[in-house]
Amino acid sequence: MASSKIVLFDIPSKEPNHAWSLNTWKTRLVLNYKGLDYETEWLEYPEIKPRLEPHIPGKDQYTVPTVIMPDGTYIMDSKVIVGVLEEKYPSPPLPINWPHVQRYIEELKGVFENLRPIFMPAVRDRLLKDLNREYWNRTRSGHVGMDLDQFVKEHSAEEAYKGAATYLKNTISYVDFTHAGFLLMFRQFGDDIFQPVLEGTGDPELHLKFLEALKPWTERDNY
Ligand SMILES: N[C@@H](CCC(=O)N[C@@H](CS)C(=O)NCC(=O)O)C(=O)O
Repeated sequence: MASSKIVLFDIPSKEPNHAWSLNTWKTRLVLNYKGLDYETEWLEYPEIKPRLEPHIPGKDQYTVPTVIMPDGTYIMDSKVIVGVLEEKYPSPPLPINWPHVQRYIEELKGVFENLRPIFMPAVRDRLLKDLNREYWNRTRSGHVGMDLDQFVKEHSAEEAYKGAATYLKNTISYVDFTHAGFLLMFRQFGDDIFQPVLEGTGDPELHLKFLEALKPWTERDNY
């Protein structure tokens, strides 16, 4: 159904609800930066596929961010979404610089890979509502190739942070929003996780200042 507003699909957290996912933050930051009229439709993990599949049939995977444009078109995938938003709403402009974004995403893959023993249980236990537990354990055990709790037991936190640090040290438009999405997600876990990740950057103050500078677009995170 067409409406004048864009609809953003996002994943809620436990109460008080805040956006937390790196992927959805990227799109939310673009919407906020461009000052677009949008509303959020919150989907728990098990609701994503049933909600999206009738409108975007035949995909292997159903993910958020997905948006419904004012003309009723559903668009899935943050990379496609930012291109469409930039084309349809060019002001204020957001230089995307894909090679730069792609380079950063490659770094981030190494960070996330190393931090799996930290963030996988932390998303489940600290961010998501309990109704996601079975879905998260099943799908993420699939990602790591074994029972998730067993995987966590077998990997030390110290090694995980150390591994992530090697990528974070090398790090550093839309690339800023991708990095901000990452920082915002890990800040939401709490200081015991956020601080060691920040330490890994080699310059925590710099990254905190960076987040502070993006405040005009990071504040809107729950509607
Ligand atoms: N390439 C996608 C990745 C999006 C993605 O993986 N989203 C996660 C949430 S952070 C998701 O929807 N996962 C669905 C699931 O695990 O079933 C994008 O950037 O839009």
